[in-house]
Amino acid sequence: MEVEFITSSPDLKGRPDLILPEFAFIGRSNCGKSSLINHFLNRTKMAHTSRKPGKTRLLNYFMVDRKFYLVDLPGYGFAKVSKKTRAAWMTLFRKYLMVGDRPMALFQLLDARHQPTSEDLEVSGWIRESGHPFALAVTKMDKVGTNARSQRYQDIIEALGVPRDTPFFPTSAVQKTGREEMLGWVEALLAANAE
Ligand SMILES: Nc1nc2c(ncn2[C@@H]2O[C@H](COP(=O)(O)OP(=O)(O)OP(=O)(O)O)[C@@H](O)[C@H]2O)c(=O)[nH]1
Ligand SMILES: [Mg+2]
Repeated sequence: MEVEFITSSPDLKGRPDLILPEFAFIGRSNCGKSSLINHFLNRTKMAHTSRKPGKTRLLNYFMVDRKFYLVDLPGYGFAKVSKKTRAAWMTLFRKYLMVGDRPMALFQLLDARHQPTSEDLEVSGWIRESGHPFALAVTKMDKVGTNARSQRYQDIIEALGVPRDTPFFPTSAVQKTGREEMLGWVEALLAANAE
């Protein structure tokens, strides 16, 4: 996989001029988004990971195999930011989702250890409202025992109220699982788009 960092933009205006299909990664702060992106891109340090929540605050564009962009969106729901900053992030997501025809599809990330939060539900609602194809990528699955896994799936689908056939990818950046499945979904959408 050939990956090139393109740009980091604080707003929609700074996005790349070259139009390619966009696959956006969105998730609550500290859900493991940067780790999953690094795993997905098969790189160790493409997306900045840190133990300090709320680090990613920009639209980060990575070009993959000159075929599509992976867009790393800022994490939402970090408790220690001001209400104003939080509202600004939410506004940016909404604009990204609703303005123009980008993105091609989204991965909403959910931390396997927790029930979806009210912000997860809100974001899920907006994604559905936008009409873009989306998938759920559940992070940190290594923290969930094998027996509890199907229950986690049920709980998340029910909490979000998404259709049962929503693409659902259990992943672990630690155990390096889920990548091929996510890539398969991306490739299928790209192929359908090229027809
Ligand atoms: N066990 C386990 N821990 C993980 C996994 N992915 C991430 N983590 C841990 O979760 C914490 C947050 O990971 P990040 O990838 O930085 O999360 P993020 O969502 O990008 O966080 P912010 O950008 O700070 O909002 C780190 O301590 C990671 O080591 C995983 O698959 N398994
Ligand atoms: Mg991050």
